[in-house]
Amino acid sequence: MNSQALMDTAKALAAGGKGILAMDESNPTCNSRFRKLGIPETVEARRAYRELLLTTPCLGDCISGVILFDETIRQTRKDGTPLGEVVIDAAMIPGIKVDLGAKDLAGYPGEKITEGLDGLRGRLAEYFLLGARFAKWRAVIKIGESIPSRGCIEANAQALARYAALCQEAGLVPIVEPEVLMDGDHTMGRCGEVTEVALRTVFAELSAQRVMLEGMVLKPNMVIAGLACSAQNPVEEVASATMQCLRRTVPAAVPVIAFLSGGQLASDASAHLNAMNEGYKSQLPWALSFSFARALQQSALEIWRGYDTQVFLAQQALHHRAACNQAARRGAYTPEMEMMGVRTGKEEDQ
Ligand code: 5MM
Repeated sequence: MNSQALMDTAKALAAGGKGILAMDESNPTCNSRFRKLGIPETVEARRAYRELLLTTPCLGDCISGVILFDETIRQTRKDGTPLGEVVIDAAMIPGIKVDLGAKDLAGYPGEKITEGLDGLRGRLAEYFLLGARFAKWRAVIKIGESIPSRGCIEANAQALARYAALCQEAGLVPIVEPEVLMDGDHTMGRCGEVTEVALRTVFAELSAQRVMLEGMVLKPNMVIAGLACSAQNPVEEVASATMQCLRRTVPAAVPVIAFLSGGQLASDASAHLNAMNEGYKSQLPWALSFSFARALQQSALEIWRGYDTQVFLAQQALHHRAACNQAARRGAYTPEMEMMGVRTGKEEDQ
């Protein structure tokens, strides 16, 4: 294991106030998003959409790394350039989703276990040769009347830790993503309790599997009320609850926490990230960044809708969201940026 290379990659993913673009939707997820907008659910449409995202002018000014899906890392731009190379040419780091999805957990009705450990060592070696330098595995934890169970949290934490150890052995930085879902009517307090237990369990398992914390990225949910909860909390309360939870559970050796957006409105995700950086950055051991999928892509997808004539506007929308979140990393995001477009602030970045 080349520890220095892993630490360098993890640091590079957080450098320049940039964040990670998650565009690793599996085919069923990507197709269902296309279906809602009347976009053909084809290999070519998925390729064209991923090309649109990756060729967005100046995306590398705000985005450090890109999480690809297996199909995408094997595809090419229209001119034949492999999409992994397009990522590198744009000064971004290619990453790859390596889990095989969340499946029903036997014996635990309503709960999921993420699969994909069998044969993972071989797949990681191939992804490294294809240019990937980091990977992602997502565990899904649902809040309900009597869930999550201890059994579900432990099984997922152990799988995350075994995946992370295999990644580091293969020279890939693992993004460890234990997602407590926003589905449901639970309160922010309940989300905080569950997230705290999940993160404690994940870090205990990471330690048991000898994962080097300096060479990983944590991708957690924010601590926030369920989408169907009638009491939604103000931005500052979400920031404060999320910080309390992470400070209690995440070791200082972890270099970067890159949040998922989880179904929040794009502007809410930016506002929450901004409030955390504005209020707490100077007191924290880790960088607070983003690894959003929907909160970066959704506006671009809605503008594109499969039309070549819309590519330029869709790319502008993606760049705008990336720049808003880059500003949020500095605590410099304001709601007015949603109306006016934003400067990248590159000249002020560290
Ligand atoms: C939680 O999902 C991840 C972050 O996305 P959001 O910012 O939209 O919450 C995302 O990377 C996710 O893991 C991928 O979209 C893959 O999802 P599927 O369900 O297709 O494996």
